[in-house]
Amino acid sequence: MSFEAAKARLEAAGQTHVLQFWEELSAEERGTFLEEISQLQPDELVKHCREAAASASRESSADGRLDERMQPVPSEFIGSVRKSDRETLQKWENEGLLQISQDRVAVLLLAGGQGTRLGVSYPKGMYNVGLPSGKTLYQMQAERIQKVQELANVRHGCRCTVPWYIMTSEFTLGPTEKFFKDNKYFGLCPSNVVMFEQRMIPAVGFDGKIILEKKNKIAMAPDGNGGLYRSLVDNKILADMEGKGVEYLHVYCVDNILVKMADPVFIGFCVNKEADCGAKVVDKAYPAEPVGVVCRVDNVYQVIEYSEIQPETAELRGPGGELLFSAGNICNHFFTRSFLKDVAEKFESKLKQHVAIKKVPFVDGEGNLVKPSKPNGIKMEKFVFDVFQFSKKFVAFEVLREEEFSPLKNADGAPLDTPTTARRSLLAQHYRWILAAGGSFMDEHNKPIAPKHSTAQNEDPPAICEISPLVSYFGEGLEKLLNQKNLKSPFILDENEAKNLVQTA
Ligand code: UD2
Repeated sequence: MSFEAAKARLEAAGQTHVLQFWEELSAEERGTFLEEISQLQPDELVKHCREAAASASRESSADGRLDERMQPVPSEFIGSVRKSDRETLQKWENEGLLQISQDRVAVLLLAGGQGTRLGVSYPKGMYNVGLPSGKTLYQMQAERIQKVQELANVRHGCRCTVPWYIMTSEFTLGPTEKFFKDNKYFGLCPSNVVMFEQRMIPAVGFDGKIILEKKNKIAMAPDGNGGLYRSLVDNKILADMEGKGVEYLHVYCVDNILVKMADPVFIGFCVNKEADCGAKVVDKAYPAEPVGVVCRVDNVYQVIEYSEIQPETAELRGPGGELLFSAGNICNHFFTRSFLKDVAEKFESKLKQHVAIKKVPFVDGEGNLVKPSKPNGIKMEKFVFDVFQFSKKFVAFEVLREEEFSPLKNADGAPLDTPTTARRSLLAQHYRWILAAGGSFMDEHNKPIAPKHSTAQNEDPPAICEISPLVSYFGEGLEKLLNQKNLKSPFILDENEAKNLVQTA
């Protein structure tokens, strides 16, 4: 793009201040800047800046009105692991594994976020929470994909593939690609790992003007995890899915250490109910827990995000003292490919823009970098769950928190959702699995460790054990390896150890 074209585009949008330092820029800086400006769509730019400023001013009043129209989802409309018998769960699992075995299921990771709360400069999936194996979130996810493929293969005598689609952003694409290459895709076939990039949009001041973070750089941010629907089209991902025969997607967020990739039970439940769209929920732990709530607004399913619900509404309780809005969204969604196609083609432009008021570093009129002490900018985001309203058949599926949800959001030191709490959740789960399989533990002096069937969130399990997802996906297959075995803590059950156990059995 030429300077003249860039200037004309910015003039039309009332944003010429973006070029105020042009004369001071080197040839190279000018080149990268023009490249950035060329990516701003002219019509959208005008609309975006106008809407950002307008929505920031009316934000709080609108939320109040929405709360008045919220209704909880009646519990009989929520499928539930806790309330279902073994036979029913088995039926859903069988259905899920059947679909997986026929190459009809893929997973899609939302990994374009910046992980600001965790405070690391690299993508969250590369984080190592300090497990004995040193595995990162990405490695565990990759291994769970391998294992679920294997479970379907063994059950149905096939060689199936669960493709892994990974939505990244300008911040996360490069390092994520490098990390996967350096780690040989954790044993997955690279052609089944498809990375693509979501769009970035400018941060805007309260006056509707684009914020400059450098003399030659606009402050840009990813367009929210609801940017998924545009990026599926931008990057021809829906066509790729169709080419691979994928009909069902499990969409999830990067930071839940317990995520069950392509969970056969969830997939089977949704397929069985002929749903086009579904969400896993857990019982909210406390009113201000930072999870959205699945509810109905004017009889239409919706998630009201934790940042947008009024505290009084979040605190409301039913007759038994339980939270009225208790269906906590854990960012694990089910979509049919045809629903995603409908959303992309017909509904994407109708998705709500959510407003986040943030402190956005900027350059002042003299070109000095300023780190503001109070919020000065507006970031607009779309949310992945805002498409639920377009579903013809939406289902919610309640899962057990201790088995499926322990997100990594904050750095250690915070009370919740830290590397320590994530590590503990996983180790406690594996400890429970080993007890259930008939194993027991001894300490380094060969003294028995008394079993403990539940541990608090703020304590380590009495014995440390970690099970590779390559050995067991959800605790299955452990009994034949570990029944009546007395194991020394810390114990790592990887593939080699599993072979040893088979040989010594
Ligand atoms: C998300 C859910 C919230 C709750 C919670 C549970 C949304 C909008 N909110 O809140 O309701 O379920 O998770 O842990 O889903 N991401 C992108 N692109 C972006 C922004 C985010 O891909 O532009 C990804 C991000 O990398 C992560 C996921 O979306 O994997 C969720 O983002 P987050 O961690 O910022 O969401 P959070 O915890 O506010």
